[in-house]
Amino acid sequence: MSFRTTSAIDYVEDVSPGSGSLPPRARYASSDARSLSLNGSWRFRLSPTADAEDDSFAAEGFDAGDWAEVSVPGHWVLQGHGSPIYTNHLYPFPVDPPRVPTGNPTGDHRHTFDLPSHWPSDGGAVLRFAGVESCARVWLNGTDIGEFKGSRLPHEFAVGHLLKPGGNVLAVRVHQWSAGSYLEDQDQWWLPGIFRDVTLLHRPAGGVLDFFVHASYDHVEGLGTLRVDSDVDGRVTLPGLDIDVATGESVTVPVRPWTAETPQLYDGVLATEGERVALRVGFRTVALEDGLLKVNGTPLLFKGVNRHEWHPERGRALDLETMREDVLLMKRHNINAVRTSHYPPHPAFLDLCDEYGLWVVDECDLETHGFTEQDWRDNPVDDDRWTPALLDRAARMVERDKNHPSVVVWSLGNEAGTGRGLTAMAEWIRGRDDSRLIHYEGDIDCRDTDVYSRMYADHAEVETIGRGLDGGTHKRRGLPFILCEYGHAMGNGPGGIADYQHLFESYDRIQGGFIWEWIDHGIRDERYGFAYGGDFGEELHDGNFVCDGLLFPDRTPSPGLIEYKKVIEPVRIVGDGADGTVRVTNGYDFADLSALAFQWSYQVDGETVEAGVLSVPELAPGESADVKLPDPPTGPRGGETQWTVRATLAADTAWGPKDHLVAWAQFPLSARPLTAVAQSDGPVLGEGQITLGPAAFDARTGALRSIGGVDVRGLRLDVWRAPTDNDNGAAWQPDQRFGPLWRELGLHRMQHRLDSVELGDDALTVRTRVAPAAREVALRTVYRWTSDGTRLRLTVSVAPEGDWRLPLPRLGIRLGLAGSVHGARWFGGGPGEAYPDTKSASMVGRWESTIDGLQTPYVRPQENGARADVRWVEIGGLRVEGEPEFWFTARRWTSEQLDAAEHPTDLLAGDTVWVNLDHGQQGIGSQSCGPGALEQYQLRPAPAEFTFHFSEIHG
Ligand code: IPT
Repeated sequence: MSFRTTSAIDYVEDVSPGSGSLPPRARYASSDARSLSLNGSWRFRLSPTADAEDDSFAAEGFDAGDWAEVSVPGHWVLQGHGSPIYTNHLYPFPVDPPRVPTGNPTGDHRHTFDLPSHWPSDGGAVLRFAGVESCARVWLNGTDIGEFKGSRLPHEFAVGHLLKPGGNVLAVRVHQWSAGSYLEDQDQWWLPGIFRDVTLLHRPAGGVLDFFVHASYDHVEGLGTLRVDSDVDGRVTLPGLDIDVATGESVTVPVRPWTAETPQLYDGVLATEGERVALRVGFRTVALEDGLLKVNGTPLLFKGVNRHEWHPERGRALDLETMREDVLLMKRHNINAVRTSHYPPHPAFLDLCDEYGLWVVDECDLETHGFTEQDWRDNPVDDDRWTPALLDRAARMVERDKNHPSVVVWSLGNEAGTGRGLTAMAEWIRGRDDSRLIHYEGDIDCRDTDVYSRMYADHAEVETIGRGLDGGTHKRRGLPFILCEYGHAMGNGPGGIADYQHLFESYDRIQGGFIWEWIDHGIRDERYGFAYGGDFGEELHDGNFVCDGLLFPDRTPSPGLIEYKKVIEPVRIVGDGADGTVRVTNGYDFADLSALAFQWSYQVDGETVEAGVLSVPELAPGESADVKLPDPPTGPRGGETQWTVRATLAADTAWGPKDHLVAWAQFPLSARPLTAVAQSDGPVLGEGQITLGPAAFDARTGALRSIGGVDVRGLRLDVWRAPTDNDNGAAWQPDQRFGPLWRELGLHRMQHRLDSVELGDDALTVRTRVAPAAREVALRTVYRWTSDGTRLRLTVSVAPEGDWRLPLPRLGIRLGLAGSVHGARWFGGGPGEAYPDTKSASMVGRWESTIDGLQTPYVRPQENGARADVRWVEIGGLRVEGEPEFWFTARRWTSEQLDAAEHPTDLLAGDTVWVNLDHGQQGIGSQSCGPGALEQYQLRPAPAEFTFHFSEIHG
């Protein structure tokens, strides 16, 4: 006997996409038909289950005066009702498709509106929901008009017959969990709510229904062909091209093509009897040809990012300005492509991609990743009952977005295993739109797709694929390759992307990749700064795996983005300082270099002494030219000299101001003269202390106490760093994960045994053995101090003992400076942080920063802030010169405190600034999801010797 009586909520667990809505159609940015935004403050009531309340709230007379209010668009869990949940791929509920838990937070929304004056009385009206997570039932003026699933897709309802001039009551019941949740297991916060616009559209009689703009480009003839198919007949005009044709009719004229580099759009109008809709037409042809993805006859190289929609306060409810900021930041960082991971974005984002120029892989709202936990058993994409829902999703994406020139690839979804449903989607899409390629990474044999795509493949495998030695099916062997995800930007990193880019540029078959991912999904939070998984007490969560972007949550570029910008710069400048020439190569696929201006500058000891214009011919894509630098300026010599060449925007563009830096390179000319320090003074033993030139040491321990008037504490060898997310690695990584292994070995608790303090004629020598308890491995460390009377020189010699199997996190010295240390000046790499495999963007010059400014605020604290190739640094009244160049780090807390912190708010400044002067650093890699640091960036224990000269800065 069954007691399940509430059939009124059966739709929640129904595999079907919904009922009552209109067929999907093209979205357009503007029309002369009236519309009314229903965004704003809505009445809101949260219930713990789907059926806790009946539907009486939908009635016109219902009084919701005592309900709370929420902003629409928005997520109620970010507005004080319930909390967000973060899981990567685990479903936060028992897996029993299509059933969902009884505990199903349900938000009843109620909004009353009047029609504006002069709202036309003829025709009909459509109510459009651009995005609701995850399932909604809708009533207008008490009439149930339908229900839908498909969170990041539009749903429209015909409502003209229900409207009245004033006091319309729109009631929307939104369930957090539904059958649709099984299809939406993307790695992100679960955020229920009406999170995209709600709009009422007048539909005039004879108005536009669906239309498809076909605008191709013949790159041989330079001709564009336009045909607009429209459900309702009308005329198409593009004044800029003198086009005036009927819908369904083709016209071919000379045009300038659309590319992401040259986003030429032609404004036009589609006019039917009852409506005029704005068109923005870009002519371009996407093709799979010679095993390559080509646009307008030219193979593309994607320099891409995966973009989730994110705002630290509003979640996935993005406003136009935030979207524009994303696009401008991408363009300014040389990014040319976006994968809309893992769902179609707010439609206005695609308008911006058309306008500013970005290649788009538009991905469907589909992921069933959690089924991997049960070897993909019961996966909805391989179960015919779900196929209508999958086809509905495919159609809603394609129909909505098909008129965007920026969209060059359709992606079926992400991490959904394999199955007949995916094949059905691909077949449907191909039938509807054969003018773009189809992508799905999970289709390893490329049965349904046009691109061989992988995620996180390591460098060696990418090279194998580039060489065509990867085997695979016959079909796959004939396809281009992309990395739809690589360079996992979690915490400090990603490392090794320059090495990937080198491979991408070496093999035609490899058409680039998309960094995972664009922005950290941290939630602004009073307690923590930015919250991540677990901070809301979730019973299952994946911690800070949700913070793995090139932007911090507030959209400040992280060092990873600065690095990526340099790695993918569209102009290659390779020079030889000695022979005075530079080879400039145009790395664009379509544009010449006319938008850029080139400058040279000449530095002595990091300071620019002369600069001028470098004239570079307007090279066509792929072309190179050798350009002569001027004769090096004459004048006093003796310092280290180098050239810097920059390519900047020659004039303001739509996305960046004149002088914006696009690409650069540096070439050394004469090397740094090494400092000779005569060893004139010898150590002198006094009352409890040893003096040597300006320095004083503890007589018993040989520990440095001061240099002139500067107190120094705790100077000693240091090998520890607060493991980065990439050091720690993801649990499923097959390779060695050094973070946990370092800790197991005890590198965070090294003991320093003092073996001797020796006073020689010209040197103080302190011998130690540095080793962790319980282990036989050690670093024999000798500190040899000498002085010329004013300067103090330290040479550290390190000899590993025992069977070392791991690289060291770092190798150098650390020391504490007491008192008020405000900042540092240095000559070396900057302005930002760099590590062995993240230092492409480190520019050699003179830099300065506050101590706070030296910190990189990773959402989960970890090693950060090293400056590379430092010749000298001035900090806290000391000047330190290194031989050879060194890595410099300074912070107001120790590495141990940094290691222990969970959020930046755990880091409290003490009275000491801790300075690390490193001879070596372990590379960063990308092992939080991907390969670790390449062997050449690993810091393998080996005998080492390095020197620092200290002097007090006076004045
Ligand atoms: C890959 C997912 O596609 C992506 O959504 C994200 O979760 C990323 O990993 C890691 O941040 S899946 C990968 C674990 C094989």
